[in-house]
Amino acid sequence: MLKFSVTCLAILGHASSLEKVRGIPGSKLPYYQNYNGLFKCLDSSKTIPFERVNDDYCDCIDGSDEPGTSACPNGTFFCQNAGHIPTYLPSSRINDGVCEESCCDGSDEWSGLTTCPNTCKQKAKEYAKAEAEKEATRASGWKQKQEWTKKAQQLRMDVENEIQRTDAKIQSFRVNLEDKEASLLRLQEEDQGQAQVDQSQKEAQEAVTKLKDAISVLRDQIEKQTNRIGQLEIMMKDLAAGYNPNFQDMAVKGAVSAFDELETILPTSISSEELTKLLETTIDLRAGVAIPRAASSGVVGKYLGAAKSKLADFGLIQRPSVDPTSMVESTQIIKMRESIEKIREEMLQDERSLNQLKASLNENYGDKDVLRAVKGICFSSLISDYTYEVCLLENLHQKSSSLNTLVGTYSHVDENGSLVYNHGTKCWNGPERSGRVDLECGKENELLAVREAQKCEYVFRVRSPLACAGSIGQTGRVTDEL
Ligand code: MAN
Repeated sequence: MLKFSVTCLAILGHASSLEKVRGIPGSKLPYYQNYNGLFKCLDSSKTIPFERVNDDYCDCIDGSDEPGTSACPNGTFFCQNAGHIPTYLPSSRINDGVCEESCCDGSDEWSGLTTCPNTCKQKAKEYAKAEAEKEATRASGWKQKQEWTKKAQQLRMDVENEIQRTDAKIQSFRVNLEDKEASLLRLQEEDQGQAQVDQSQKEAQEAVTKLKDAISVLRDQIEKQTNRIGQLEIMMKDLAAGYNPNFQDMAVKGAVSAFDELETILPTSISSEELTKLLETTIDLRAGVAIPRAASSGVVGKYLGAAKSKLADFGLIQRPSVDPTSMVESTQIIKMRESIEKIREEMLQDERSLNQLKASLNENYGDKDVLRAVKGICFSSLISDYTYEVCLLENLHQKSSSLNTLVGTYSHVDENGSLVYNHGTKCWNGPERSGRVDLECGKENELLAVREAQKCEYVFRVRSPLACAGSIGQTGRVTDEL
């Protein structure tokens, strides 16, 4: 502490008589003052006599004793460049006969062998102009970038709205589908019911026909029997009339009295006419036959149908089907089935779109989604033998008069804000082509250069508002905060 204070005092004591040592900035001047005839190398490795500073012989390991000569291979020379930007040169450039561009004050050629004019004023002017142009470019590019950012926000909102719309559409499809499936089930059950009615009617008609046939046979039998009985009655009546009770024939007497008794108890039978009339009667069973039907109508039926259909979707039960051998589907059922199929297809399509939209929301489009706004913007340049085309966020092409080769399809934006494209056309005997688009700030999109860093791996240098910063000093990378 004491040592430091003494040093400071010593420096302050000599501050008024600081002497300029060639090749060092003002900030290092205190280290190059001859306080006690000694110089301490800046890395403190050695202390040498002060007259050996800039004596064209390298004493210090860090080259600090020769800031104004080319004696130390690791030395540096400071160009003051008053009025412009100061700079350091490798000491090998001192007095090498070349006026260094960056040393506009010409101080690097102090030997007098080469005379270098001081161009710092001119350089400063040019620099200021270039800086102003750069700033104008940045500001203009930034403006465009902000417009794109605004557009990107809108596009994001559009996607969000589209997600909501599609979601709602899918929900309504679902309800509609459940309704239609329940209706289909109902129709199928009704058809099955009708088939059962038809079947029962057919069977009943057959039974009636068989009964009619039986009655008809029975009627013939009755007629025959009636004739026989008639004959017997005549015989019995004759016997009763001609019977002589004096012969005391007990068998005949018994028969005659039994016949008399029979005459009194025989009921009047159905007449043949009545029977014929009965057989002519037509029987319409249609209205009379009640076919039990499943609970397929009403609210309960609707939900039961939907539930059955869902279970069938999951393969837990068999989809209710109509035996094709026993039934031909009604037009109503066919139409319903077609309508269900159509809804299913539309719903599937919407579900796919929904997934894509959701994926798009999660995709990295750079800060504030700015890249969303430039998707599909294309520009190209003729570079060497090819016209190269960049389509932002879509693809890269290498075109000649006869070929249009896909260099790559957009994949992602990397951590440096470069756009990465891959899976291009396969190289002969090599990998698939791929490309990287490096962006630098520009007023508009412009392809400056393309180099094939490795075989079939291309680096595109693109100027674009995308890379313009909001203010000087910021990077302007699309992946950085805007
Ligand atoms: C074509 C071009 C070149 C590429 C070769 C590889 O000539 O696409 O850029 O290097 O194919 O065979």
